[in-house]
Amino acid sequence: MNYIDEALIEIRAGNGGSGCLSFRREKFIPRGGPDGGDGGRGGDIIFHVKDSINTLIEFHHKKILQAQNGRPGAGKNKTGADGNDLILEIPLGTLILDQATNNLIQDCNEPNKKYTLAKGGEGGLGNARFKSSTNQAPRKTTKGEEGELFYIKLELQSLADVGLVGFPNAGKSTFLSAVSAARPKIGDYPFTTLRPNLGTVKMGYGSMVIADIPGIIEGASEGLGLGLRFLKHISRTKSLLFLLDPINTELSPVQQFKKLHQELKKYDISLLEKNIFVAVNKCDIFEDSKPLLEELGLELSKINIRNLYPISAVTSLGVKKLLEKIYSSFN
Ligand SMILES: Nc1nc2c(ncn2[C@@H]2O[C@H](COP(=O)(O)OP(=O)(O)OP(=O)(O)O)[C@@H](O)[C@H]2O)c(=O)[nH]1
Ligand SMILES: [Mg+2]
Repeated sequence: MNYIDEALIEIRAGNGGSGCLSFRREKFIPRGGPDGGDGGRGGDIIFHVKDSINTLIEFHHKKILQAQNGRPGAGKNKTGADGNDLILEIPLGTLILDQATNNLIQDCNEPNKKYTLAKGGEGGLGNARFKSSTNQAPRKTTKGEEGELFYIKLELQSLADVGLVGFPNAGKSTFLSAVSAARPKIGDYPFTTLRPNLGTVKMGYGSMVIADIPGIIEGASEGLGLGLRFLKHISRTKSLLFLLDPINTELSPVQQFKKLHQELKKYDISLLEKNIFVAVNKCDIFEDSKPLLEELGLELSKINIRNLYPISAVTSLGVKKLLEKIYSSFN
């Protein structure tokens, strides 16, 4: 298991160090004044968003993450050292949620940004702080504050512009590797892809990110195949690209589309509010793909879908046009 997109963790910022109780002791000065220093601050827990990471595996075994405590103050007015912050690297698109309520605490959607989630406690005050005209020898000090403690859930929802949806073997990974530098595994057997892959497609001066997720089969919403747990990775995309397989011997392209549509609807109906594009892949095998497309086009138009494209991920036939259409739908 090397792909983890959810983790439950406890984060504890460092406690502040205690203030010190101390009096100056010097020869010939019998009653030196108070000189107890303050405690240091506890370290913070900071999340650092890295787009070079794409899993939460780091958090799979470490359940309690703790920043360093501040050191206590000392005599001679020495302040204790601050505790080190604990910096945790997370992938772009991680949501930080409250474990108990599932409320969103932070959406980590900006590359390289650092988010301080739990603040370290302030250091306590040493007795030197309490000296006054009426109290020259205070014995009062305060303890350091406790660091903040949170029980949180990390959930990775990849940030992509386009999500690829299709039955196993439709050619989703072949498509991603044809249009981007991503190199997902490709195979002529179902469920070659076991984890989401992202690829960036250059479009003139801009770019768009495409997410390839494991294949979906009928009953996925009840957990069949790899289930629908990877759909969260396309829940934030602007568009969905349904990739249909004309050489699937069990289901015609129309049947594939209807079943995929059905499974997505069961998972989250709002997925279907996105811009939907449909491509029939593997058109390189046909001498003439027109009859198939006409039939499919007719069926799709009944459910108001008109964005239908014949493509081949292997020969790149029709791919450029499809990408341009998708890209121009964003603006
Ligand atoms: N002829 C032809 N074969 C293709 C095309 N695209 C993909 N294939 C083949 O279809 C098979 C499946 O391709 P994948 O890219 O692994 O399919 P997938 O949709 O990612 O499959 P899963 O990861 O299992 O869901 C491979 O043998 C590919 O070579 C195409 O445009 N034309
Ligand atoms: Mg694949």
